[in-house]
Amino acid sequence: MKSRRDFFAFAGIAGGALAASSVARAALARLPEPVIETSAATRPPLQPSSGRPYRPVVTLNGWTLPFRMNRGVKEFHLVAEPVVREFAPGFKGNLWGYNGQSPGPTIEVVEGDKVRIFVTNNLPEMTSVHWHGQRLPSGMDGVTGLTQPGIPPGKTFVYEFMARRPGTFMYHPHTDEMVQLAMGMMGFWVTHPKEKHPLIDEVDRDFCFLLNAFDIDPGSFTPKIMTMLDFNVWAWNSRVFPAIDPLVVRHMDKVRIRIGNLTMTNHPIHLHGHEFLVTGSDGGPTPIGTRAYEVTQDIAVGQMRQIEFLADEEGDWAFHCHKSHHTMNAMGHDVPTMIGVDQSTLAGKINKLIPDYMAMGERGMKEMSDMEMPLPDNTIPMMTGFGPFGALGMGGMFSVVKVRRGQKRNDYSDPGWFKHPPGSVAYEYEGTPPKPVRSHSDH
Ligand SMILES: [Cu+2]
Repeated sequence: MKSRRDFFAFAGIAGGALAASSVARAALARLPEPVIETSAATRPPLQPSSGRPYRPVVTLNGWTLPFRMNRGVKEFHLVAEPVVREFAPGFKGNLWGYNGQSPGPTIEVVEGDKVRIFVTNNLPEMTSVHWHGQRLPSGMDGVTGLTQPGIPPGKTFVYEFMARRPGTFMYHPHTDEMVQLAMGMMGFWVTHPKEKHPLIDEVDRDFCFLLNAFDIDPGSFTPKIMTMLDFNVWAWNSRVFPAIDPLVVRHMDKVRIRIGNLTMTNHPIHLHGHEFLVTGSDGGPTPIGTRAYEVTQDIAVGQMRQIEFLADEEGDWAFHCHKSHHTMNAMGHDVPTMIGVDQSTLAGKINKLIPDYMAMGERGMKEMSDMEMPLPDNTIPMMTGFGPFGALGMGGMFSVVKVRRGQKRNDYSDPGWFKHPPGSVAYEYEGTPPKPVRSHSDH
């Protein structure tokens, strides 16, 4: 993370845009220095520097935007700009985001805080920021054409409101949103309760991330913005497994995970090994009487959900979208089903025409996760990720919740793979299987 000390110099070169901005001269003098993030690593939680204390969230493969206190107002500076996001090592995307990354930084405040957010637009077209789920004056709602003029390129607008409701929110443009969301403009927002809240429990770990999807052809860098449903990069916070960090927790920690969906379809998010309660949404904390234990929670488009569980089972627990295509990486969709087709002689014949041809899919497609296939530059294998027992055969919207006894409080470092106690791993039966008994042997 670094401060953009050369920001004003840059803005000057870019046509003195700020000098002519809509921000009054006095306000401009108070503009907080924008902070940018240059890496896609998960940053440690940002402890509040002033104001009321809270337990900060951990943004998966993301970070929290520092604020500045100015006469009782928390001030943030968001810069909308083109960014290069690393989806995984070897695979980058030319996206639009905020302060060096897509998604933008998480904004964290406390219920009752007065906030002032400066939004500088360094995109080639106008933008705005809508504060999804917030109670605020209509004119601060960020809908271009309805509640404000768009922020023109090079200009800075100021949003001011009080964070009235505690909960799980997000921000995104309401300007040319088909393009700007497809390009990755979104960020998380968490408002912590100002005091002990009857519906909001204190937790030991509080994670958050956004679900997102892109259509980036293998070998290219820029998302196809016209795609409506046929996406090929299914991501959490614009990372794809195995490049999504694990969610590391200490055994017996109370864990909260907040998830928001800004894709074009729903995602049933599934946790192994534990049951969770859905304790809130972007509508606020859910009433206790409506809470039921689940292991999968569907999150529809434009929805947010927060789930909570006691991490009382040690192990490496898969955590993923249950739509199987969403645990795959970049691929074309026009692959024929070849299960049961003997391709042994076919490959030889086709090889005479196409030297690199590779027969695949005859016994299912799992074998592809073990194959070293030639890939175009800037993409990742369709199925990747290796565990202690070999290829995982999953990518995309997948991670691992690692529950460990030895983990220290507030330590998020990766403990490595789980060491299963002897005799607790599925094992091979070595006898001779008996002949099947047919229930209708006379038919
Ligand atoms: Cu999904």
